[in-house]
Amino acid sequence: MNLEKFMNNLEAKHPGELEYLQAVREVLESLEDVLAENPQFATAGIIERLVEPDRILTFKVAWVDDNGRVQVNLGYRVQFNNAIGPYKGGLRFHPSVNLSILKFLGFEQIFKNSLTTLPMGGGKGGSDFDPKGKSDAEVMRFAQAFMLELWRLIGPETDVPAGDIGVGGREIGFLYGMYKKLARENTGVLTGKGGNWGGSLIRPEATGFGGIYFMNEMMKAHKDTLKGKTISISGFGNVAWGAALKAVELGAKVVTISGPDGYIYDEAGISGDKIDYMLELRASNNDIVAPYTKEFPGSKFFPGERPWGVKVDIALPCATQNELNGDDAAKLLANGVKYIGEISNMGCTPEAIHAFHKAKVPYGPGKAVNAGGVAVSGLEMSQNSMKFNWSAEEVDQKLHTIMTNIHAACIKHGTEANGFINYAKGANVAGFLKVANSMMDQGII
Ligand code: 2IT
Repeated sequence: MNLEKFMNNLEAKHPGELEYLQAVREVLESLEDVLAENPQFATAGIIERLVEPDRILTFKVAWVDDNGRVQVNLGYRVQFNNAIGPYKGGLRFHPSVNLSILKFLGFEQIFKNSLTTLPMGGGKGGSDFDPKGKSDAEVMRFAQAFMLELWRLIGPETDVPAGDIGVGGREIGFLYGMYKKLARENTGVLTGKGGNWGGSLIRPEATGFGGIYFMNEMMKAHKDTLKGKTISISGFGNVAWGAALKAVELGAKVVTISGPDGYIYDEAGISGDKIDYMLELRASNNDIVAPYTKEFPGSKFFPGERPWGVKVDIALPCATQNELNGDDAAKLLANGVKYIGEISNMGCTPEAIHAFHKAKVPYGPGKAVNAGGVAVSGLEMSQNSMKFNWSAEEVDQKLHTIMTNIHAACIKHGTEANGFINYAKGANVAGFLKVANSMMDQGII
C-alpha cells in the first residue's frame, strides 16, 4: 500500500485529529512487510476497516455542582473493533479529552488487547470533565449523569469500560452503581471494581507491575538485569506508583516522579513510604508533586520541567501521550540511557522513537509494555464470569506469564537481521495478525 496516499486520504476525512493520525501512521509503518506478504488483507480491505471505529457515541453530560450551578461536559465512547472479543478499554476524564485522543487510545487498544492473548476487542471513552478540585459528591453526580447515557451501549458481553487517567476506584464505583441500577443486573460490565463487589486483586498494581515484568524480560534478552539500575519515572498516578513499587522490589533505584507542575529528583531513591506518599498526593486531588520536597527533605523540585534531563539507565514514561519528545530523547541518549519502557499510552513522539531506534537503544512501546493493566481487567472479566475470585498470587502469576508472552511475541516479530529488537514493530505485527486473521474469518461485517 502507498502509506502517504493512504494517510492523506485519512487526514482529509478526519482533519486535525493529530493524535489519531499519529497512532495510525505508527502502526501502518510497521506493517509494510506483513501487508506485502499477505495480499488477501488488501483485497478484504482490512486496513481501511481497521482504522475506522465501528461506531462512536457522543453525548452531553449535564450535572449540578456544589454551588447549585449546572455544568455541561462532553461524553464519548469509541467502539473501535470487536473481532476478537467485546470492546474493552478505559474511560479517561481529563480536560484535554477530545475525539482525536479517544480514537488514538481506542486504536492502540485493539493491538494491545490482542497482545494479551485474552478475548478482548478495542474501545475507549471518556469526558472532558476535570476531576481536579472536585468534591466526592460532584464526582458522583457527574459519573451518574455520564452513565445515564453510556449504559445503553455497554454490557458484559458487548463493551466493558474501565479506568484510565482521572478514573480510578472511586469513579468506577459511582459508574458501576448507576449502571447496576439502570440495567438491573450485577455483572462484570466495568473492570477495576472494588474487591468487595467483583473487582480483581492486583488490578490497581497491574499496569505498573506488568510494565516492570516486561522490562525484566527486556533485561534478560540483553543479558542484563534490573538490579542496581537507575530509573526515571514520569507521572505520580496509579501507573507510576505500581511501576515504582515493582522496580524497587526487583532492586532498581527510582530517582524521579513528575506532575503537571514539574518533576521531583530524589537522589536517595523513591522507595517505601515515599512510594506510599504518591497515593496521598493523588488523593489530595490537586494534581501536583511539589509537596513531596516538604515531606522528604533532600529531594529537589524542578518547576515546569520533565524528568528526561536526569542521567539514568532506564526511562519509563508513565504519565500521558507525547510526554517524551525528540529533544528529550536526545538528552536521555547523551546521558547514556540504555533502555526505554513506555508505560503511558503513546508516551513518546515519533521523533523520540526514531532517535532511540537510530541509537539502537531498545524501546518498548506502550501497547506492549502497559498491557498488564487491561490484561488483569480481562482476568477480572474471567473471574466475574465464573463468579469466583483468584488469590493475589494467582492473578500476579497469570499477569507475569502474559507479560513474558508479550515480550516473546515482540522478539518473534520484531528481531531485525542484525539482531536488534524493534519492539514497536514486533508488537504492532503480532497484535495486528491476530485481529486481521479474525476479521478475515468472520466475513464482511
Ligand atoms: O490504557 C489502558 O489499557 C487502560 N487504561 C486500561 C483499560 C482496561 O480496560 O483495563
